[in-house]
Amino acid sequence: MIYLLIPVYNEEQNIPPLVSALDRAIKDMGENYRLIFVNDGSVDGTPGVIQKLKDDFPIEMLENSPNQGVGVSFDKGFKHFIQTAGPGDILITLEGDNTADLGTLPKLAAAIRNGNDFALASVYSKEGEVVGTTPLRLFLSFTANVLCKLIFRMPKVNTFSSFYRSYSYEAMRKLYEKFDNRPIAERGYICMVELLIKLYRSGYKFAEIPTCLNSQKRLGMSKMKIMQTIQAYFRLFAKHLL
Ligand SMILES: Nc1nc2c(ncn2[C@@H]2O[C@H](COP(=O)(O)OP(=O)(O)OP(=O)(O)O)[C@@H](O)[C@H]2O)c(=O)[nH]1
Ligand SMILES: [Mg+2]
Repeated sequence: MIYLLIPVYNEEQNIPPLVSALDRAIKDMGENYRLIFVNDGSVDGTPGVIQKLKDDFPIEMLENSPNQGVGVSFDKGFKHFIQTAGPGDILITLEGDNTADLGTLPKLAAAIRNGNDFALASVYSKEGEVVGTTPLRLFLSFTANVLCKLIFRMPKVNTFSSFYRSYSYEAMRKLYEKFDNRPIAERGYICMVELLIKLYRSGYKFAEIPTCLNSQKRLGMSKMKIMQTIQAYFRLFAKHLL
């Protein structure tokens, strides 16, 4: 079984097309799936939209209220996956703004079936690509990834911060056990970097799979809190270097 985990905040416009596209993509792979949304105190119609989609698709909705951040949402979703799934199951995480290339899904699943503990869909690896984002966002994201590579000494990783990844059930369960059920302390977007460092340093086997992120597919505004995220990166770098 493939579990999909998607944290969402105010994504009412993007969720319906994303769910239809995911359903088609996973069925084309010949797989069964469960889709877990973590609605993080959205103030638009997101919870109603998800509730309605439950009639036609295998969807569960976990909720935070009020908004608590991406880190808290991922942690809730990971714990739910560990409690509900079993050996052999695969978790794929992605964004709810419909910007991910779903053509990468079969490769993310195959990487786990071929013995990796986790896999990173990678926009900054050789054949990866970012389309339709602003030059400032691209510069910040690229720089953050290069600094992570140097500071955390992880030469084989090119993309540190993306949500788009796959994990084996066994790897996730063991990681939560190893870190006393608290591998994620960061509340914001940087939780993805924090988690990756812990997986890497625990010696887990991984693959990087090139993907294309297309921001033009998103309807509505970006939810990224740029200043908060920059501050979080500096805090993490300082903690590591000092
Ligand atoms: N649970 C939760 N999800 C959030 C929060 N903020 C954003 N998200 C979700 O996280 C995902 C990524 O947010 P985006 O706004 O696309 O951020 P980004 O991809 O870094 O920025 P863009 O390149 O501008 O798209 C989306 O699914 C959002 O709905 C939050 O506070 N809590
Ligand atoms: Mg996005």
